[in-house]
Amino acid sequence: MAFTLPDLPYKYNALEDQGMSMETLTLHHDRHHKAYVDTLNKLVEGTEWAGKSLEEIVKGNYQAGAVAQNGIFNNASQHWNHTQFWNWMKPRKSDELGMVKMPGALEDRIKADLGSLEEFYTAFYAAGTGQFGSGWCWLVVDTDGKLKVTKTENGVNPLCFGQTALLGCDVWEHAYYVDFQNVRPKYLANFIENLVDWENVAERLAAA
Ligand code: MN3
Repeated sequence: MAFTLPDLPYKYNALEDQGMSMETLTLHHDRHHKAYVDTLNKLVEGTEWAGKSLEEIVKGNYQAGAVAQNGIFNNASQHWNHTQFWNWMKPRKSDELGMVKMPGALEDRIKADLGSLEEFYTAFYAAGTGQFGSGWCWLVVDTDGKLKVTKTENGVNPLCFGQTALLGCDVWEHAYYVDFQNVRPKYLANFIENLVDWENVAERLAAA
């Protein structure tokens, strides 16, 4: 079975009031994400990876230090990353913008493992702004069961390290160039403040 591009879980203009334009979502989903899916399907055809699950392909092809040269890994991981990313954002009403209260169980775990909400936001922001070049920043459940904030290069994701991804933010320039020019810090601050679906993050924690 070939991989398919999932539809966005909302309309292309649904996040306009929250700092992510229809132009960005259209380019990001219809061009970038679609290219990862199409290229992945071409690359796995006739190989041992044909018919394997996306998770198996990501984990099976990850090799520290050598990911830049591995087309199957990069396209598979980016397909997985973007499929999650669309669901980590949620449309809000225009009078509900700004920081919102996250579900209690999630807040409690963040405070227990990372100190405070403020420390978590600061660490996530620092991971995203501090990632040199393209990549992602993450909130994960690490292999020791504790929450951790991480950053990764290119398409590398928490699956590679046996971690569970609770939240991730795409810090490739294609994610923010239209709306924030080259100012990644503004994009990240806006992502945390106005775009994240904390219910989705809490559900992933409950299932982890
Ligand atoms: Mn992207």
